[in-house]
Amino acid sequence: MAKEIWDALAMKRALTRIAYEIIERNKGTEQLVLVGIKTRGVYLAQRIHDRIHKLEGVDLPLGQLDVTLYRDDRHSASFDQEPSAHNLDPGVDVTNKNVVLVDDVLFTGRTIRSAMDAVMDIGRPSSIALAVLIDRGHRELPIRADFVGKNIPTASNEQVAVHVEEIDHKDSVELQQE
Ligand code: 3GP
Ligand code: 5GP
Ligand code: MG
Repeated sequence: MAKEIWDALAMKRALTRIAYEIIERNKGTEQLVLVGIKTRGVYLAQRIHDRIHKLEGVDLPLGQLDVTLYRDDRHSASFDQEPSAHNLDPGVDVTNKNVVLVDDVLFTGRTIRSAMDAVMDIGRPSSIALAVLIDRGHRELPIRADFVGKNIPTASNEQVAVHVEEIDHKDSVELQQE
């Protein structure tokens, strides 16, 4: 059973609001760097990037991060592999930058913890902030988002399906019961 929480228009509005909030909180775009967390966070970061470009006329550095191998709860399939060279797009300098991590869903916080580790291994940012489309609760670490599209309190047997046009051929957010 799936319940639609957001259609394409609502998702678009939330991303526009987040883009405005990032600029406002940062007092402009100085030293800003956007880093999308694979997979869907990358497309959301790209959209925030494009909105900021439209609003401010600046082309912010945009990186993508694959944190699968940094997670503390990786499963057997990837367990033998050591974390590879940090998978942040080459050429993205994070030292003395205000890095904004972008992900689709914030749940336990473990993905974000690994993303912060990965970023700090590459350089020393002035700050790291977090933007997520959906915060579904159930945190297991002291991590919170600075920019939130929507808080959706979930039961543990529920999943939030985030669809993006680029992969899923539609933009929507649904709450699904397992
Ligand atoms: P996404 O990041 O592209 O959205 O984590 C891999 C994929 O599995 C994610 O893809 C996410 O959509 C989906 N997923 C759904 N529920 C969970 C969950 O509880 N934990 C994790 N790690 N991934 C989930
Ligand atoms: P965390 O590490 O905070 O537990 O989970 C965050 C990551 O897991 C996100 O990158 C997200 O892709 C995925 N995730 C966790 N729960 C959900 C969910 O309900 N729906 C979706 N789409 N992704 C989830
Ligand atoms: Mg994700």
